[in-house]
Amino acid sequence: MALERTFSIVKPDAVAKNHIGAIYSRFESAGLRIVAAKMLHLSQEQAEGFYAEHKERPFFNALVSFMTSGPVMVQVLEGEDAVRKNREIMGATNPKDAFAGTLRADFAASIDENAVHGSDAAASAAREIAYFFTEAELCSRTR
Ligand code: DGI
Repeated sequence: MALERTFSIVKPDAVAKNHIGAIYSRFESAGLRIVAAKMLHLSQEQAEGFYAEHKERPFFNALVSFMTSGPVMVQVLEGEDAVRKNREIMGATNPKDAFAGTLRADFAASIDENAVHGSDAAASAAREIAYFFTEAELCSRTR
């Protein structure tokens, strides 16, 4: 499996509960390296643009309102099979369906406030990374 990059968000609920470090620790324990990271308070426009594919869904306004309710951490994770591996670490979208030991089982309260985002495919990873980071902000981890 080739080296891959994926995009991740620690959402406002998990930042508010001081779980940034615990979540980063799960990434690192699984062999994913953080190659870029920053804290942001998303604007309405940033959140709407990021979730544009969900614009027609009934939960869209609630999702945008939640995602702009406080700061988030956005990061790029690199490693073997990074997209799939991160989705596995995250667990199912609805924490009620997430396996024990996943981030959403351990840190999410509900489907509306589910602690983390992670790209679902290589193509969305590339698009989402470019949405928040310039090429120059991605660090190569060579040692
Ligand atoms: O990639 P995921 O975050 O696991 O899921 P997604 O891309 O399908 O949806 C993005 C976010 O939108 C998800 O993390 C929470 C919210 N969402 C998705 N489906 C539902 C939902 N929120 C509610 N209330 N109901 C849904 O069915």
